[in-house]
Amino acid sequence: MNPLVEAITEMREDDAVRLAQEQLKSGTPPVEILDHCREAMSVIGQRFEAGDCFVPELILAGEILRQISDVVKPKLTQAADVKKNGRVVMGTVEGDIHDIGKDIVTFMLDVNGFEVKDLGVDVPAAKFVEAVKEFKPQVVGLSGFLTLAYDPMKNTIKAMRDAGFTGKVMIGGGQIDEQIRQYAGADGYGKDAMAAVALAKGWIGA
Ligand code: B12
Repeated sequence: MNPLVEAITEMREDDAVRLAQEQLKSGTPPVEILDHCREAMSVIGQRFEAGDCFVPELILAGEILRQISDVVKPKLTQAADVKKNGRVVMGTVEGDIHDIGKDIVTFMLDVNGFEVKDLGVDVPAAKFVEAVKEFKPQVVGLSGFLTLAYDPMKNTIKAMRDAGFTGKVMIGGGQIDEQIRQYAGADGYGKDAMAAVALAKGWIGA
């Protein structure tokens, strides 16, 4: 197991952040470090599911990941082109407060040339409707990590369509897959932040 994955899964907060810093310094690509984080989170998620760890551990793991993202993000920015060539509204749907994955997507879109309005977490459909009217994005990205997020995604997409939004909608997050994309009526599903960037680029032609 990669030492960073091991440090995160063993909840060694300081070690994990230090290892991420060291890996970056020794030339590990930032995206690879984020991949290690995802691997660790999936191990922790499985333990949670099996009853081997509990919500406080999830909170701590979330905190460790946030600190590592803060270390990695400046490196991603340096590598990217800053020209803005499209607008995207992002948010985690109503009832769901997971934001680590959404923040990574927001960040990757940003550094890949999109102007992103991030509405935060637990965002009601009405707030998305308001945002598409004001910000006029070409793409809306809905994030959700809970099974309970499927219906809010579907309702949000319907509300935006009813309000006349004709742009594209992409969805993603832990439990989301192609089947949920069809259920929710979204135009695209992305398994990670790079997939979100590829979808937006494909649609906007950026
Ligand atoms: C950390 C965590 C938390 C933290 C969240 C902290 C935070 N600030 O986000 C806290 C402790 C708050 C939390 C709370 C809960 N959690 Co939680 N949590 C997790 C955990 C361990 C990791 C999630 C994460 O951040 N992963 C890291 C990111 C980087 O993951 P990622 O998937 O690779 O992200 C990529 C993609 O998802 C994609 N993506 C994300 N959004 C979007 C959007 C678009 C448009 C696109 C294209 C792509 C995309 O791009 C991301 C970056 O590459 C998961 C387990 C897991 N395996 O996911 C459980 C998990 C999601 N949680 C779960 C549960 C049950 C809960 C609670 C209900 C627990 C409780 N009893 O209170 C609450 C729910 C609170 C709420 N109302 O939302 C379950 C959900 C099960 C289900 N089927 O619904 C999981 C799966 C754990 C499990 N195995 O049981 N949790």
